[in-house]
Amino acid sequence: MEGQARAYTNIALIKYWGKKDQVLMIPQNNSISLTLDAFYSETRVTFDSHLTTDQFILNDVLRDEKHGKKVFQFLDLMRQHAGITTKAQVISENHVPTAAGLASSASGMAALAGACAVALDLPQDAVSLSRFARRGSGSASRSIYGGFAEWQKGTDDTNSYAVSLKEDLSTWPLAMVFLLVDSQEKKISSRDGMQRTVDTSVFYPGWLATIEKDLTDMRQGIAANDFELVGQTMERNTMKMHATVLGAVPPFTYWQPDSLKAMQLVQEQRAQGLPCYFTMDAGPNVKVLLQQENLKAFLGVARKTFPEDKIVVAFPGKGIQLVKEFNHD
Ligand code: FM0
Repeated sequence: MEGQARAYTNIALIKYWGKKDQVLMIPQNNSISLTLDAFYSETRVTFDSHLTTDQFILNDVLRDEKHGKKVFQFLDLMRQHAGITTKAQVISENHVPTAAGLASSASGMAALAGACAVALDLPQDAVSLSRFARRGSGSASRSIYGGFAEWQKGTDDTNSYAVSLKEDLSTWPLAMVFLLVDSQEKKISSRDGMQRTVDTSVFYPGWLATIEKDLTDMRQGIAANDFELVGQTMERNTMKMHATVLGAVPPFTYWQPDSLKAMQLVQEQRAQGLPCYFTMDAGPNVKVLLQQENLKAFLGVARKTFPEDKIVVAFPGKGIQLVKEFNHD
């Protein structure tokens, strides 16, 4: 009863922002993402009748009940699917470039879902894996696929999952540059931030009223390898998401002074003829989408403002990899 999986993180170009059902993790809107190669999670899970409690070891540190809560809840769910009560040991490693400070629930939960599916002999097709991963963390539903994926919101547990939009990007070389901004403030998690926004933000209806147009434009841009359309749509979507949190009660923002500096850098470069667009998630870091042919020029400018260790380059990544045979060295 062992399974192992590796999953890469993804960054949303059209954001998942708000849940309809917090238990089943049904989102308010579809989202579209790009899976990246630079950050990934490797997870091994062993269901063992000798264990008296679940154990979660992340990056060589044993996590307590509080820090392992999402993992333990996910194990309960997988046990339910398999009709067993056996406890498990989860050993996971997050591969994140040093100093990035990027937690990744997307890659982590996708890898855990894959490892559990193997260990418990549950269905391992992409749709099933995406449905399992979704219950761990919504964004994880998209990390089953490489390249571009769309999480179709659905209406219940069976029809809310991600599908591939474009896996092979060999004819469209893209890159994403992470400009890492130090956070001084206490972080409001994406889970808490989106719920507060759904419940209280006067701007949330505006988010929902315009999301279909963003999704349509993004799908069209991806289908046509249209960088401008993808970039423009991505940037306006992230700005709207960050506007909704300003309208929440109490209001908040994920931005830091250096986030604005990074956004300005991108807009200035664009004004000077270098095609690049930014997006931001529930944190202060700025992620810049580029065509690989412009990567060198962009990095040259970015290095004048941001120190080398705060710049991480990523390229489109692969879908989840499941490991069935163990090497017991
Ligand atoms: O990734 O409550 O998946 O679409 O990153 O675990 O379902 O951590 F910008 C925010 C991700 C949200 C957009 O939320 O929440 C995106 C965000 P959970 P997640």
